[in-house]
Amino acid sequence: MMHAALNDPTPVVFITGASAGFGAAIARRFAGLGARLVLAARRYERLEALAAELTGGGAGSSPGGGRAAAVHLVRLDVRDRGAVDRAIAELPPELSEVSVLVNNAGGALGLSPAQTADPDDWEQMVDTNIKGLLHCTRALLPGMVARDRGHIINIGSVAAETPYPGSNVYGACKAFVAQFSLNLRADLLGSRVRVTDIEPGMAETEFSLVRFKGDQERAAAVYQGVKPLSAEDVAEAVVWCATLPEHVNVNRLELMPVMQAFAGFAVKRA
Ligand code: NDP
Ligand code: 8X3
Repeated sequence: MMHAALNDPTPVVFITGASAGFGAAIARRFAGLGARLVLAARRYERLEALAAELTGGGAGSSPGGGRAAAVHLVRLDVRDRGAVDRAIAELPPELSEVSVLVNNAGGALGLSPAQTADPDDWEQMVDTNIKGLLHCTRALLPGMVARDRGHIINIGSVAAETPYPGSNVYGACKAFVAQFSLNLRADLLGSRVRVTDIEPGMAETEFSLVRFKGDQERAAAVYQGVKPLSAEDVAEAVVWCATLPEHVNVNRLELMPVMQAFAGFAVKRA
């Protein structure tokens, strides 16, 4: 029904970080199109609530009106390569041929300048935003290439392209995601596997609550007086890229709220 591009009426969509924010919205959007879903995150009870909603057991309804054709949940920390490999090896047979991988799990920790930032935060950001994405990609890519069909959709950030104070390692992780996405395209030339890097700007999710380690007031202040992107806006962009005709590859898609732009060069004068 949905996926002329992938020649599959019920594609299998594997979404990391599906327990909140963009990941949950992306799951709802694909469910509305009747996809089969593999939803991964550490907070399993959140995945269970989402699955109940998407299969008709809960109160919510999926945008598009449909229901997921199947939902499989994985309690997964993407930083753990062995766990990622096991989760993928143990997918139920009917969900083992993944058509779309959405590498969404990630986030920022802290906003301190490099000279005072917590090295543990740096390590966790590298492990999640870079290494987690690599683990999932490397585990699912061979099957996509063998079937000559698939789409890797990476969630990057405007922080990959635009530096700002306190973005140091987070922005650098997302710059890795941008370049890795392009390099994948180079490796995959000759196959029909697509790769897209989606780069959202300010979006209201749990992102700032996580960045500021549970400080609700500081997180809320980020969005005060602004209409930020919503998780649904980003999900819309993901689904658009995934449902284009199969000869079309969106390499990179940057989106921002209208109320966000660029500050130009900062100059410290004596
Ligand atoms: P949320 O904090 O709302 O969601 C983050 C998701 O990532 C959660 O589902 C969380 O699940 C999951 N996650 C985090 N660490 C791990 C891990 N080690 N293993 C598995 N899952 C993990 O933030 P967003 O939805 O906003 O963020 C999603 C992506 O979008 C991130 O990559 C972020 O960097 C990026 N982004 C966000 C923007 C924004 O302004 N909101 C803008 C641009 C990009 P759990 O904790 O249950 O494991
Ligand atoms: C999240 C957007 O601007 O906070 O990637 O870095 S920003």
